[in-house]
Amino acid sequence: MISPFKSPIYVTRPVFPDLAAYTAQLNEIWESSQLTNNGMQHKRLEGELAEYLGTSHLKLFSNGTLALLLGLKALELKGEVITTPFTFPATVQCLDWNQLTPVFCDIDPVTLNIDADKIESLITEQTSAILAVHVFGNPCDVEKIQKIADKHNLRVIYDGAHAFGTKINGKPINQYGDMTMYSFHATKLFNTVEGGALAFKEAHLGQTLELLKNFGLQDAEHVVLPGLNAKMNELQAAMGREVLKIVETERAKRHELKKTYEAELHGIPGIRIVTSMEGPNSSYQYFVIEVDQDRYGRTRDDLFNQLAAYQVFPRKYFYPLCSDFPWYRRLESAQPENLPLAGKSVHQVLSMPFYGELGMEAVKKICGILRELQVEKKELLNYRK
Ligand code: T4K
Repeated sequence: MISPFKSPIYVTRPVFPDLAAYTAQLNEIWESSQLTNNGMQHKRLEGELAEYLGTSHLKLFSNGTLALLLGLKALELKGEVITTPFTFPATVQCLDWNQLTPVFCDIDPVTLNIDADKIESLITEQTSAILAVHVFGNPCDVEKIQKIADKHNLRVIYDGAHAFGTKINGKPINQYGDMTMYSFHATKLFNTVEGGALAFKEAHLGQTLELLKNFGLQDAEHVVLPGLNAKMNELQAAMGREVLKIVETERAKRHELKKTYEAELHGIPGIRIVTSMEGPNSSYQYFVIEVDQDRYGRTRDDLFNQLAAYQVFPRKYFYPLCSDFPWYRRLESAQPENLPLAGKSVHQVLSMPFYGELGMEAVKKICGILRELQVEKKELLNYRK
């Protein structure tokens, strides 16, 4: 048996900048006396990120969830929004906080993104938007989604929490749809500890978003909107500015790890690699596999439990399906028979450890463990007894 790792191997580890470089930024903050409310670090990061992500309109937020929540609010959506059940709870919870009803659409079994071919049949008089997620950083079928939206006069919002730097044939992902949300949580390729951003198409929305994230304050004496506090502070922004300097190095490391995973997993029956993008088009956010019980000989949950004995702790992103949350049970679109493919994938996916510092040898060992844990056909009969 392969020996367990000496210390736990988690799904990810945050990207840390050089401490001395961050401290230098902190010194500037200390000297400025400005800790939050659109200080110098914030202004600089907003500009630097707009350039890096290839957008003319970008606003920073204290996290990705509030960015999405307020983005939906700024678009003044009403009624129903077609979305995916296969996502992190934040996506659909943002609809709840906007009094919008999710209409769940099944997913594409290869990319695990919303199945664009199934969207149109879910459109009703009440539909105001499509909220799609670039799951694991792989792009949705953006062209098809836009065609449907144009035909039915719907807004398109992308949850791009995993899609930092994702491109489609070299074109930044935020060029599609009305808005794209990014998450800068500690677990993301690019982090500001907690943080997020919205890239948006219509310039005038910038003013509304600025108000929404700062209590609706137009100036010290005029409150013009029911806003929130969703501002990124100076310490977060400074962290982001330093992480941005090393993000390409991290991507390059992950590119090598991805290649190693692919080579080492090749030929293990019942293991499908979900991550598919390469090179400059990829966000390298996650490395995800699907476990087919019939061919691998174990369920995803069994594999997950077995890996713990080796000190390997992947995550079941995303489990459970959002459509299974108790408060959606009454919805027609949330019924399992309407979401057969999402219902299948949710029991098969496993996000494997994936971060630059992990190193090639650890990836090889994890793949060796996956190979070791596969139950051969001849053993399968005993295993199932
Ligand atoms: N939409 C989508 C599609 C999303 O995936 C997310 C967030 C959002 C929207 C919302 O964006 P934010 O509001 O978060 O900006 C994590 C993250 O908290 C969450 O941001 C992320 N998606 C989700 C997929 O993963 P958990 O509960 O799985 O994280 P946690 O704390 O268990 O961390 C995972 C592993 O990472 C740990 O086992 C160890 C390691 N870790 C984590 C942290 C926080 C560290 O080594 N250091 C750390 O500081 O949710």
